Amino acid sequence: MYDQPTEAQIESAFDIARERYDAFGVDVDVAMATLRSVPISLHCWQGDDVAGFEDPDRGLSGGIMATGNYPGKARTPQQLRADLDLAYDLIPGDHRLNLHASYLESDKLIARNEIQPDHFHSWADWAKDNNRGIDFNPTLFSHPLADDGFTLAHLDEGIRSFWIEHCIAAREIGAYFGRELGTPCVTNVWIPDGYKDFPADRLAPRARLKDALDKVFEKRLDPAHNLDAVECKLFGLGSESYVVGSHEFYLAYALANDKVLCLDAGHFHPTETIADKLSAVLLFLPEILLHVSRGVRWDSDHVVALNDDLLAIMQEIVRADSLSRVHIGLDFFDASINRVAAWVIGTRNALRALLMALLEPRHLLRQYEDSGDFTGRLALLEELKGLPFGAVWDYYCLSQDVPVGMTFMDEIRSYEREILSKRA
Ligand code: RNT
Ligand code: ZN
Repeated sequence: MYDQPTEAQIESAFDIARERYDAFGVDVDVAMATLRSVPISLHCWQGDDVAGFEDPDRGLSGGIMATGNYPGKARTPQQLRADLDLAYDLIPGDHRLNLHASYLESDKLIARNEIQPDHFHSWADWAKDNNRGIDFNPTLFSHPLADDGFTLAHLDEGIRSFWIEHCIAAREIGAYFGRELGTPCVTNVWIPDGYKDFPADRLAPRARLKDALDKVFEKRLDPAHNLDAVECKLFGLGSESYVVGSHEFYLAYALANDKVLCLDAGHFHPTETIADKLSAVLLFLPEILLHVSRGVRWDSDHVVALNDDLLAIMQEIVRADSLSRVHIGLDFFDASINRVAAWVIGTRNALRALLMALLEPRHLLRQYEDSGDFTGRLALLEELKGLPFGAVWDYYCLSQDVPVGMTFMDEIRSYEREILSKRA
């Protein structure tokens, strides 16, 4: 096992860290206060391998996949909320929930184009009790009418209309959450549409998608309640050769129609990172949504690790002074480890990377850069990696009354013993 640090140890390490950062002109208190103000949107779907509650017999489709069979996944909304409650308790700060339409609650099967705010009122009540915002997503996969791989871009007008209606209903539910919770809901449209093999016509499906989206977004909703986002993708399982909603498609669509652009870290070529895209896109779009994820060799949606890619994303947001314009959501699903731990590890990593970014002496780095001293810039960037950021993080966790270091695993292990291991 490991020895837990005492409060006195955490505090004295923090005092030393504060001086080290101070020497670079970085105010650790400002960094921590900023970190405290940033909500991360936790995705409900890590808790049950993207199954949802619509119909337990429906498998996951749409070219995404959760692998693993770790025991204890949530099978009811009550279980999922209890698991989420524990996760939020182990993460410093106040965070949001990112909910999919397939997580509705009803005693009978509701057609996707007939979902109503009422099917989500337990989620709204729970969020209200916990002072959480909710973000939302229409679910255009795991459904018989999506089984051939096409939804909003479907050749069949009836099927297209069905999905258009679903998206319209989802936006209304987003607005309902926004109104009820007093914070705008980002409703993100992602569709799986695409071809496994060489298409003969890349244009027509995109024209159909454009037209369908125009219909979905026809009604203006108050941005204080609902913000519309669109998510691009490069390929999926079974849509390797062509994805209708590509990056260029949605970038253009978002620009032309004033939508929030969603960038998922796993939705580009393996060596292409979304960090470099932020400053470019933020010059032309008021707001963006991130799906922070980790692809290993493909868009595998691994739990977010504290790696260079993650740090680069957070650095870009902070350096571009755009925390208020970037909605940070998570998107990973690992069924091979404890699912609550997956949320906690991934979210704490996102926050740790954000804190590292906030602790950068940006003025100094820029000074070196602007004076052409690229040697100094590199030396400082490398030096920063050795500063005692961990001591600031530990102190921040202590001050926010959440477990410091590995101690968060103690609570997860006892929850697993008492609750998760007893689930059928
Ligand atoms: C799929 C997209 C999408 C989904 C969720 C479940 O590749 O990343 O965001 O992961 O809607
Ligand atoms: Zn995503």
